[in-house]
Amino acid sequence: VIDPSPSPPTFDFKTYMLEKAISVNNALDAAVSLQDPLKIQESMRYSLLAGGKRVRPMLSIAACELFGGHESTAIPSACAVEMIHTMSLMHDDLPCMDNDDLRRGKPTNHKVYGENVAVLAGDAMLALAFHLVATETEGVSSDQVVRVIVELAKAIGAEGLVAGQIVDVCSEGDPNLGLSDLEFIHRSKTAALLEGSVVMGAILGGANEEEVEKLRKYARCIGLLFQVVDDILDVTKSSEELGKTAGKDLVADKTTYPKLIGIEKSKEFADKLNKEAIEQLRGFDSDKAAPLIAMANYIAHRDN
Ligand code: GRG
Repeated sequence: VIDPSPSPPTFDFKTYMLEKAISVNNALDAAVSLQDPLKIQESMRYSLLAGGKRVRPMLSIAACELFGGHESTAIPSACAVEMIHTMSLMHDDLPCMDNDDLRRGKPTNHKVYGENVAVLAGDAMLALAFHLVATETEGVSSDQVVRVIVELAKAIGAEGLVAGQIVDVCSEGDPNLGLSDLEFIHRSKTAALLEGSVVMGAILGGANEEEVEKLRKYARCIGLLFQVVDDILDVTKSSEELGKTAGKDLVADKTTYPKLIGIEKSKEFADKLNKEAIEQLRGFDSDKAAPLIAMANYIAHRDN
């Protein structure tokens, strides 16, 4: 039987997240300086420095540190995954995709800078992410850097983020969307970049192949867990806030885990994924694994 929260009681997850977020925010601030052409740089900085939990950068850093690597080695990769996450949100918010007006509590990028600028700022951020990893990663071999770049490219392209987004967009409102389709969307749209973030950190920390695969499995579990919990919160939050009937109406058009397998089975699935994720970290130094264990528990038990 796996203890559901075996992270050492002395480990302070909140402080750890805060410290890593500060390091990442400083590095992001330095990476996108205010220079000509100002319009594009301003638009990039607007979304990049608009908050966000910095889950992906933290995962890269924690995975690197698990194998004895330094935070500074993982910082360019940590910034890169956050840049790509941010540009994917900017593009997702565009009128041709989700058409959203608000993101992270602020008007979306295209609402402030216009659609043309938001597209180009996202494109620039995608390019900058790879540039940063290739030119700023220090303290590891160039072979490791190449492997990190391959991992990142794989996570976001037509077999990763883009795959999830296109299937999601094309299946909107499809009443026949099944469990395997839903899982494909979540694995590609959400889990792929989380997986990339963790594996990139592990490679930079010096993990061997077997260790990389363990961490990959951990990341896949927390990636899917993230979405299953999101789906559960969708139901519980909307029924809490609006009363049971209105809540149901709100989520009626979206295919979710609770809709396909019910709320109880969804919770059981989430629990299974949480345990499976933590199981992958058995055998590692427990102090060094604590942030990753705490992250899995945080994703499983968050309430918003
Ligand atoms: C990457 C080349 C390239 C294109 C992008 C538009 C698109 C293709 C993909 C959209 C993917 C998308 C919107 C995924 C959702 C990911 C997700 C779980 C977002 C919420 O993440 P949090 O909770 O957000 O970490 P914060 O705001 O805290 O960063």
